[in-house]
Amino acid sequence: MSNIPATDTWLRKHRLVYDGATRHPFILSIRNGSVDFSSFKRWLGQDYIFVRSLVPFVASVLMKSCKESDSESDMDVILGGVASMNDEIKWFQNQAGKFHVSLTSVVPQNANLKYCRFLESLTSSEIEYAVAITAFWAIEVVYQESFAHCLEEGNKIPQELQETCERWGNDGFGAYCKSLRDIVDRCLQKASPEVVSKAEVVFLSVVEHEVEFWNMSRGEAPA
Ligand code: HMH
Repeated sequence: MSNIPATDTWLRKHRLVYDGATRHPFILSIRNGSVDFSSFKRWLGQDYIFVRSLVPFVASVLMKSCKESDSESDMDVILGGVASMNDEIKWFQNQAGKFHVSLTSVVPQNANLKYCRFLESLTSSEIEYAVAITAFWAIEVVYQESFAHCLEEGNKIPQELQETCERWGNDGFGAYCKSLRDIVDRCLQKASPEVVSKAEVVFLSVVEHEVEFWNMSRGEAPA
């Protein structure tokens, strides 16, 4: 068994695709101020739908942690994630008002539907806790790294989007993602090679879904 944490190995091995998600042209356009507001509004509406379907997924991860985790503190970390999703849903409703996006009339696009279906497949009781928590970490860390990059020195973020960047790019969210990452590495250290490789596949799938999700901001025909 290797002492190198699984997440270190994956991030090195899959750096290109990971950077494709965290340095996506949509994110770079927010950072350099060239972002098209209609793209931003499209993203906002789609992400609201996504976050609502993230809730049952995270609930399933919480349940698995209660049954399968050997560390009681996992529950606190995941519960913190649930609490932040509660804030997030209200935040989306508030932003939608500011940007005149009608959340009730947003039609989920194909990439969103696919991502939500993928999440639903991970709620199955056959999916191991280590695999599910890997997906959760990957989902959160892509947003954290993307928006933290927007906030780095020299950004020209439009003032209207500053709050969005801070929502996921702030240090507290970074610390929460690090806690999730530590859980993943701890679980995988004890997992069978089969579970480790399933987790890696799920990690890559999440990153690929994230790229497709950002791509939606460009606009395509609804599903
Ligand atoms: C698509 N991925 C997507 N939306 C989000 N809000 C997050 C990750 C982070 O919660």
